[in-house]
Amino acid sequence: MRSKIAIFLFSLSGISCSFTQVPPPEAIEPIPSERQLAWHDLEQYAFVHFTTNTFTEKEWGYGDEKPDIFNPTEMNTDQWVQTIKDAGLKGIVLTCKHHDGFCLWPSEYTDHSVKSSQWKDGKGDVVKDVRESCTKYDLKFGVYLSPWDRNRADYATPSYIEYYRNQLRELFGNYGPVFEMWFDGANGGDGFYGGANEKRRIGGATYYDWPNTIKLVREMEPNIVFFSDAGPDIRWCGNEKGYVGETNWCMISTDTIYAGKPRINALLNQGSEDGKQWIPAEVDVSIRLGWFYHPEEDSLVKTPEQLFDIYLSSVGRGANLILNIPPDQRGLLHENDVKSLQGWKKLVDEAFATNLALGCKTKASAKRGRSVQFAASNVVDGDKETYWATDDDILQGSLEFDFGKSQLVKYVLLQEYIRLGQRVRAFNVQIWKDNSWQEVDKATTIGYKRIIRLENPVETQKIRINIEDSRACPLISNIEIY
Ligand code: FUL
Repeated sequence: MRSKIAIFLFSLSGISCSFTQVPPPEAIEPIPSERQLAWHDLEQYAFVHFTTNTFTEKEWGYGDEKPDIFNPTEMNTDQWVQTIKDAGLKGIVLTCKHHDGFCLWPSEYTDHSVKSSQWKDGKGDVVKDVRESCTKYDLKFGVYLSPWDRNRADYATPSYIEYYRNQLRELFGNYGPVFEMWFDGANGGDGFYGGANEKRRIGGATYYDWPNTIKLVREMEPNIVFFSDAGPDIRWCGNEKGYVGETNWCMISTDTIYAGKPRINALLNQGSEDGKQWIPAEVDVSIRLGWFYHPEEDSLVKTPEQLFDIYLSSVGRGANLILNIPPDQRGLLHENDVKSLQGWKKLVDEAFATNLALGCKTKASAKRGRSVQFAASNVVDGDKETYWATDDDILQGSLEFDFGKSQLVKYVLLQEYIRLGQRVRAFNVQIWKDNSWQEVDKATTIGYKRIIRLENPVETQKIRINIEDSRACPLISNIEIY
């Protein structure tokens, strides 16, 4: 508040001067944790689905697959990781075990794993190989361990929970550090279950005793983020098509999310402005139709243009993107997938090559406490810890950018200072044309990041961003214009 303004005096090279230190705005709850902030910064990473399904052409193995069918002939996790890194992705989440129960590492708690396969005469360890390649190429490593297990005879009884936790102890004890753990929502149904070949149901809300499982993992890996439909750290975006809502709040109230709730997927897709917890969305989508590799989909790999659209409707709307790229039966990422990823990276690099806003002339309608500390120039200084802010009671405001000469503009990228909460409800973009301001686009939320693609790229010397409505005084930390 202005009333808390403190005056500081100092002397520099013999010159006395005074300036006003204006207190920063108070946070508007909920706010992200440090581990969530670190996760936001990653923006995009890969999903890798690989198991016996890769050799049986299935998406969901029944659980009775013979382990010796798992036999990649040219296995090379360096090729995966190098390709993924070159595409600009920051990590890999590996299906260490999918619903079929086959383990990609030689778990001491089951024989249903790589140790019973032909691959490397049972001496191989895919999890170890991926972990080592991630270390070599400096990529984050994440774990998917399906809670549903169609192979285990004891699935749906208490002893299976101990089995699942023992496997978590193995994975986190031997293959860390792990940045993200993925719990998927598919739980219970028909399966092999050690030969029972029946349908099994579990009490979804209680069977897994998630609070204690999460506690166990956090003790081993304090900075990990957990993904599931409803968090606790990251939520599902409500579809597997590659987009989060045009309006996307990082907040949601966990007590409003439950299986079977009407329009639950729409809620997950948009979050809620009055949500009580900070649980941002992650967009999971495959580069192919399925999550696992199937040769008949070789010609159906998403094009670079499709991947670019997905990038804009996920990262460009403040969510993180987890893009699945499944290895083939050789144990390699297929040439068509590699080509698409390279093309996508090229499109991203070309689109965001020259930031016209960097260091350009900026002007704001008002700044907090009239202090340079919260000036418009903070949004173009490349420092994410500085931001433009207004006084507490000002919920609207404009930022103007003058390039000095006419430039072709296609994209506007905005970021809020989310450390103090997500605020902006509505904003628009105007260009200076024929001696007046003309609106070229409008949108709702900003959050961690928002990228506006102008439908018709425009030539202009000046751009203005108008924040039209905000939950509290707007805090903008970064604006880039391309
Ligand atoms: C879902 C699973 O059922 C799919 O097979 C896939 O793993 C996807 C990412 O999550 O819950």
